[in-house]
Amino acid sequence: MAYDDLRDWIAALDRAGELKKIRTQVDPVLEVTEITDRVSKSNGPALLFQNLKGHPGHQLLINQFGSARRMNLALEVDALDEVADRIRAFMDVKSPQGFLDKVKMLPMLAEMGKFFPKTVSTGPCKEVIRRNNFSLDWFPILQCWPQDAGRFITLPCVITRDPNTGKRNVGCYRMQVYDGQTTGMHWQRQKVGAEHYREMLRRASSNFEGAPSKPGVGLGGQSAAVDLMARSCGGSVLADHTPSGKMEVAVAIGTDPALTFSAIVPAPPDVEEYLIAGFLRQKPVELVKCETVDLEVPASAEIILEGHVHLDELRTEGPFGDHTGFYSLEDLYPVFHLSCITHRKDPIYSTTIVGKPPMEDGWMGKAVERIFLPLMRLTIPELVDINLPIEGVFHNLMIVSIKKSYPGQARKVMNAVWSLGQAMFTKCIIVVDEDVNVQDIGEVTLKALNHIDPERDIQFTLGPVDSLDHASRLPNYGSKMGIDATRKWPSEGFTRPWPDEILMDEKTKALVDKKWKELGLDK
Ligand SMILES: Cc1cc2nc3c(=O)[nH]c(=O)nc-3n(C[C@H](O)[C@H](O)[C@H](O)COP(=O)(O)O)c2cc1C
Ligand SMILES: [Mn+2]
Repeated sequence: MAYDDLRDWIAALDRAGELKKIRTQVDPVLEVTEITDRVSKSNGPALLFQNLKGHPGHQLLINQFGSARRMNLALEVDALDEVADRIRAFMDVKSPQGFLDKVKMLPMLAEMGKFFPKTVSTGPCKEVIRRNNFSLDWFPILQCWPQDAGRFITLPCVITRDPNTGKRNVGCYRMQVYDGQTTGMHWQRQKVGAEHYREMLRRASSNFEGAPSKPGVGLGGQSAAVDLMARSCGGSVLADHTPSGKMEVAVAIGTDPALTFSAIVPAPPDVEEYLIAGFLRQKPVELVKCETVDLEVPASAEIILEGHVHLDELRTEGPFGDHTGFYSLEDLYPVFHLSCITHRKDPIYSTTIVGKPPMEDGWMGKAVERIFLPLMRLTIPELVDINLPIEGVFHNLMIVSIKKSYPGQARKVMNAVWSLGQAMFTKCIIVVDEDVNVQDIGEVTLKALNHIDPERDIQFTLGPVDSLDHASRLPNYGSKMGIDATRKWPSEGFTRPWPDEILMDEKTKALVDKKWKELGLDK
């Protein structure tokens, strides 16, 4: 049964022995991080802090997804492959050949009905409505690391609307608290929230004197608005003539785990995360209308922030101790102005920390890896398995095994990965043959490095890189590397003989199996 809300999920964690309640007083400034970091490194439980310095009566949940077991619990499966299997079953749908086939499809169609979000008239997130006199200072928002620019909301579900299609997006983008009513909005330029923002800018610029007659055509930089667009989320100077206007944004904090997880999933831009969450929890997400903006938010959330991002304003955001294990440096990002806060009577503040892996986000990333494999196979059918090692912090290293059938296929796969949504950020791809277990780093190291002639087998390319990359030649733009560690074929110009892998024959193995006990070699 789907978790109704964060509380239901906390109760489930508790029942499963996966939650530790902490009654000792702890400071949300740095101290929560140090405790959670130690717990993360020892594969410990989710933590519910119940006595936060400066925030009497408040509770803070952290590390809810911080182990393979909790990730499975969050998605209510025994193994993440079950989710992948459900996705595969949906993709396997063939056109019905006759009446009987159509009848057979009915249960699946009925099941699909369970996924769509449902708008309800009210919900627990409206227990307290604060249109005036509200302040973010009320919540136990963390300062995570010593050199962080301040306090950051680290696990928000940021909800925006596509001005063209009306579809809603939910993305997890951190928010630096500037004051009680203002935060940063760290949607990186390649993310869907940033695209909605750019589209609003394009529209504002089309109403602007001197703007190009066809708004938003390219980012050539003729108009000031286009210039700002190009610079937004990472530029350096504001243009002279900036378009005015505001974009509505709502933020949910403390939702059921399927929804929180769907906010980090790299879904295609046109798929609403509300639908993804419905698919994952097999029950519709219930939504309520906001008080001051035209957006719908999860009815059972702990806290909702409503407000606007102004189109003519960027502000310094960061530094922030990031999931690369280094600080992401300060940069310019849009600003979120709150117009209303609604929340439960005694809201539980849900958050996370990022830093050197392994951390909670690593487990979320591993879940994405498993769930997306069948979807990646739609465009890369030769894909056998993938591994994004946690220390590769997701964008730095992807190891893929393929069923190779034609010359040059490893390089085709690299290019396919680099063109696939957020996989565009992958700095280094290692492609191996299907006999290599990509989950075994020892085996990958042995086989991949044996199989390469580096100068011949490394492919460099240029393109967008993750905003968090601190080594690239420019912010957001740099090089990537693919290593073709597959066995080379004569048709690829390799004419030397290729040695066999050393493997004992079955007969000898069976013989030794029989004698093994007698040999007395087991301790
Ligand atoms: C804990 C955590 C924090 C994140 N913070 C940010 C962030 O500040 N900015 C950002 O662009 N992406 C951030 N991400 C990644 C996005 O949530 C992820 O790319 C997501 O797919 C974006 O959704 P979208 O495709 O709808 O834009 C974060 C992910 C996690 C797990
Ligand atoms: Mn999205």
